[in-house]
Amino acid sequence: MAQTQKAVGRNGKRTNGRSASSRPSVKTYNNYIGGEWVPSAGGEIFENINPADTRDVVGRFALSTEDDINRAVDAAATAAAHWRRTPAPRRAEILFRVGEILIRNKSQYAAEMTREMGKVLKETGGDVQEAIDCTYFAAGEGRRLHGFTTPAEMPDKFAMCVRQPVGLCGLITPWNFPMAIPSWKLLPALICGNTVVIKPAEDTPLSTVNLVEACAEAGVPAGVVNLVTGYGEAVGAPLVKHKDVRLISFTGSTETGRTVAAGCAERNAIPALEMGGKNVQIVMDDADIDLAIEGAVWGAFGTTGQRCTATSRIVVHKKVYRQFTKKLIERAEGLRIGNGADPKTDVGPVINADAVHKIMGYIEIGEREDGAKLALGGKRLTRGEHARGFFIEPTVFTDVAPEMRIAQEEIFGPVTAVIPADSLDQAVEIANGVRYGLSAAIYTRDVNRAFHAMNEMYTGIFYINSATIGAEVHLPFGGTKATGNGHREAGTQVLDIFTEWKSVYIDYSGRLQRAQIDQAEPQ
Ligand code: UN1
Repeated sequence: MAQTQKAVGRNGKRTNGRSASSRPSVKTYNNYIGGEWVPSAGGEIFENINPADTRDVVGRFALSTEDDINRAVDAAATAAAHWRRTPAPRRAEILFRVGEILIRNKSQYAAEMTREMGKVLKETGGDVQEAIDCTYFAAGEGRRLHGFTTPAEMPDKFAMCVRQPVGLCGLITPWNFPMAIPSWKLLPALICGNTVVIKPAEDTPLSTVNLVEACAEAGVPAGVVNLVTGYGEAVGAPLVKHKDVRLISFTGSTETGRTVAAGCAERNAIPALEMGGKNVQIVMDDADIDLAIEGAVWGAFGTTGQRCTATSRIVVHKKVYRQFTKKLIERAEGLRIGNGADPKTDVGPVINADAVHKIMGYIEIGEREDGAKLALGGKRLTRGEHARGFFIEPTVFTDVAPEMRIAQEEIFGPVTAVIPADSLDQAVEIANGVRYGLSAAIYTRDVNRAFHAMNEMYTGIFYINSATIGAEVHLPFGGTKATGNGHREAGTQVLDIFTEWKSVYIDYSGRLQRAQIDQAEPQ
């Protein structure tokens, strides 16, 4: 997905303390370092703008630099020993309180998230709910965090494996799930006994401020969670480079993720990366077409197509191709585009001016492709209620060939490409024929086809008769190929990101016993 690498704000310019002082009613939010809310070392700020109405300034946030990162890392390092030694069930009690605070404030957080991110209220409520789910799930692990025991080779010897926290974690999070994704990283990191510095996307810092405030109110000790707001190159880069940061958990574009991985490689830190997608819904000739349409519309245009898991390709069996595309267009045509705060809105704005530029660029590319048809949408809306925001029509290309750029590259907007296929095998080949491997879905009533596709698709997530979006927090989330680097967030698998294994041997024989490798007779 695309974010965090911009050099300028969404209104095309950086803002500082001087320009913002002309709007005294706008609230200022600080960094959270060592248990204190503090301005950036340089005292500068940037503005968080509502993507549905750029006149609306959501808040002013600390425009931070390496100095702030250094302070935050120092605070996290200072807090580490105490937190690591706090028994996990005690850590869990604090996290359960975080969950209660999130529940209490859910509607406020959702409204603020819609204002800073744009997606409709139902979805921002869902985003906060995902953070709540994640909090309870992570807190539950406080009474498990299972290791294992196993037989040793020798008598009177015991062997076991325990988890230990990796140490100080840097979390770099995206704007499309401004509370859920930070929660996926933060809560598991905490339950495992790590301390963290979190850098939220510059487009949506408020939702992460809210999450961190909930942690502070719940009693997470000073220095355990630190928040530094600002831009990728000024704040994210020094976090990645800092010698004391053992692990960077990053969600964002594949390009930025590669830079993060390279930065980690320089100093042997651990990168856990969740990056781009080009997710696909396959529709077979025996599918329940109306159900498949519902799935496609939700998958492609929910969150204005700005989910990593969004349905940006639909591969449809030729026998139902005409019927499917006709119904898809009819259904998508009826979607109402507008401010996400309006309950009548189905599709909110995209995140910022750069996103408009990128998405409109892909629509132009699609229009130039030989054979592809722009069957619906394709325009930026600039009049009336849409005049002040970043609104793009839900857009459907049909008769798309698998090798076209709109069928290969991540667009991260309300654009989907419908591709015809002759058979299940061809559909699977097309579906797998991209550089990414996050989410895929198949609509079919044939259990044999469903299982065959499940087995053949090389993705991290697979759905049968359900859209490509909507993963639940207790199952691992992540992808293959250019989507990830082998880690999985969520599920108990996330514990393998935020802990390292320690193998422990206990010899209670009272004598030196050599392992089998050390007692072999010479040949
Ligand atoms: C993302 O798109 O970055 O699976 C995360 C889903 C959500 C999370 C998406 N639970 O659609």
